[in-house]
Amino acid sequence: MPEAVHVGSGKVRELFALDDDRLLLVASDRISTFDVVLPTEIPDKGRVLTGLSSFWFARTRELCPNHLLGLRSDGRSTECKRLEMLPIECVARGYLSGSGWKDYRATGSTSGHRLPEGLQESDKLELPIFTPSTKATEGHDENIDAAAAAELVGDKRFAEVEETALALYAFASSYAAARRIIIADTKFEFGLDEDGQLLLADEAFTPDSSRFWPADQYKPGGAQPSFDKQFVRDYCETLGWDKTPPGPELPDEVVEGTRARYVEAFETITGIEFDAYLRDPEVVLA
Ligand code: Q0T
Repeated sequence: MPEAVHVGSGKVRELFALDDDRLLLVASDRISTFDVVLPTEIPDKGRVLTGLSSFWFARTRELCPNHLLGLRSDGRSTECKRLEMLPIECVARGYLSGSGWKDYRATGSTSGHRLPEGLQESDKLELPIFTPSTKATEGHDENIDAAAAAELVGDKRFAEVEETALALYAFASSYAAARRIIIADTKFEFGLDEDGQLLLADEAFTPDSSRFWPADQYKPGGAQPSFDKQFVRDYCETLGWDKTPPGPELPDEVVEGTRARYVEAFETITGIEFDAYLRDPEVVLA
């Protein structure tokens, strides 16, 4: 019997079944920009994201239990509890960016939250909001209001995921703010265990599931530089690439600069040297 059977792929991660109860989630070094996976990898990106996610899982257990069972010695693979996933993406936003900003500009609302008039792109919201979306099998997730989300998961479960997502965001955004990183928004996926308990699954507070902005450069009124991907975006913008596949290869200096930004995000947030993580990934669980 093979150790693991491939059961799913994301843009940059692979999912394998270990047995009936456990999955193996493997983060590659692939990077996407403008929704296109590039042909060039960023060395150790998958380890940085796995380490960050595991760090947050270990520190948010009391707010919400999660699917993490163990971290493998390669630093990019985690064993996870197999869950029944909820059919919505759970997004918490403290700032007006991305699809939230697009919705607001078009309608004055996002996911049914009526927002004050006159907000600018990247403005901080008075209070963080929960903006669920559909899980699109292709193309973009579509933001839905509370009633539509409750239709998919039930009223009681909706109230629980909203409260939990906002509590997780409040914890992590305040932690990151103390380290001069703004977590503008973040996407969660939740699932249910065999007892119907809500668990946090997928990845938690990584740069791929969240917008990380350097606080010292924060300037509302336009898009903010991305903590991790800005070199890649800037380079792509110099090419006149139309942002449809295939994406461009990245030159060595863009790869190196981007790797350094991922490692910096890891070290700034965790307070742990990335080399220590490479020697023993479990340092992030302490
Ligand atoms: C999942 C059961 O496809 C996905 O990721 C690509 C690598 C998203 N996804 C997650 C699951 C999980 C998790 N995480 C879990 N703990 N149990 N399913 C399925 N798809």
